[in-house]
Amino acid sequence: MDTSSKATSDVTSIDEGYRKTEEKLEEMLGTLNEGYKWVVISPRCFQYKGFWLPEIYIKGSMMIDDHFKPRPSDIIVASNPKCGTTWLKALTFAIVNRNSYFDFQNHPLLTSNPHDFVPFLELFILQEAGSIESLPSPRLLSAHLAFSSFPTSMRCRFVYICRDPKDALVSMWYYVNKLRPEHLPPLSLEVTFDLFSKGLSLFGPFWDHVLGYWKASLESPNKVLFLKYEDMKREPSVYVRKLAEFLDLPFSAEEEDEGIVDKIVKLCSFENLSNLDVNKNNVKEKKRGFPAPLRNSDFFRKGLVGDWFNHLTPEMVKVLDQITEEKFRGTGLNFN
Ligand code: PAP
Repeated sequence: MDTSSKATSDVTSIDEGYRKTEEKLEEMLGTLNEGYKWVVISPRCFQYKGFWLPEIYIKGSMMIDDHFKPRPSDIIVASNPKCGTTWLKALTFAIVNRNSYFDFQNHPLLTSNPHDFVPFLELFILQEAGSIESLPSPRLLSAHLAFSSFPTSMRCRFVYICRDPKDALVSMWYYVNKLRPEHLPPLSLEVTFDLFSKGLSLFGPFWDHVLGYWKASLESPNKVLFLKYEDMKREPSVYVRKLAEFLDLPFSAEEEDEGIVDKIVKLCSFENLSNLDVNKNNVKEKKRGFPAPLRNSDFFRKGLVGDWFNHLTPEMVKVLDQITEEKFRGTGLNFN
């Protein structure tokens, strides 16, 4: 058989499959609860499989269900938004590719944003039929989708990062306001807090998202690695080693002697990445499939633990801590 006609027919059948999924989406959207105006990031937000998703991510999630062929070697960097995704993408990329990019003076992370190397699966799958299939293994992908949103047959590894919801909320508030169209007034912290605490956040309820990955990490520790932003800030090298071990790529004695762990920690640190020209880029671009135009600088703000203290009222803190207490009670998880 002529291989070019086989390739064309493969793409045609993928396109056909994608069209069917799109038709299904159109039918289904009318049946879902439409959500609040976080949505300035994305015109419409719906509750899908228990979580609030911009329409484009629902489409991505359905495409994953219908068309994604997971490989056991796939690595998925997963998170609630604003919990350290950019950082974990950088660390994972640096660890996995350390044999190809061992020159830390000329590392690709010095000239590109970490999101360029670890695309969001939900968005990437929408871009070009078949392009995910052509990626070499191990594929480094990412997701904001909840663990339960993935097909149960999904055989791959997840590295999940979570963060104190109070810091995630403050970070999200700044981020949403950066992305808000100019004709709209800024979104107040009060409204953002109110929605967030009711579970109406992007990919929220925040706590259910965290618990889904937490429970999965307890049930399948070889499949899901659960990390906390706060722990990683405190002892980054400990968690870089943990991450490498989880990925079956532990550091050799020789690498330890060469100080590779510290080099990776330094390369991916907030101080280093946020001060690079590429990440100070202030040009708003619609790229990587993101629903709104973004600047690389939008992914970096303060990179601190506990900045909530400078923003939230004692009442807000009480409400959020109480929800966390109640939701996490008996699970072994906390942010103390
Ligand atoms: P995303 O979900 O849109 O990808 P994500 O990277 O998860 O965003 O979160 C951004 C937060 O991580 C920001 O936190 P802040 O608003 O409290 O400052 C950002 O500053 C922080 N961040 C980005 N890169 C790093 C890094 N290398 N180390 C630590 N924190 C980082």
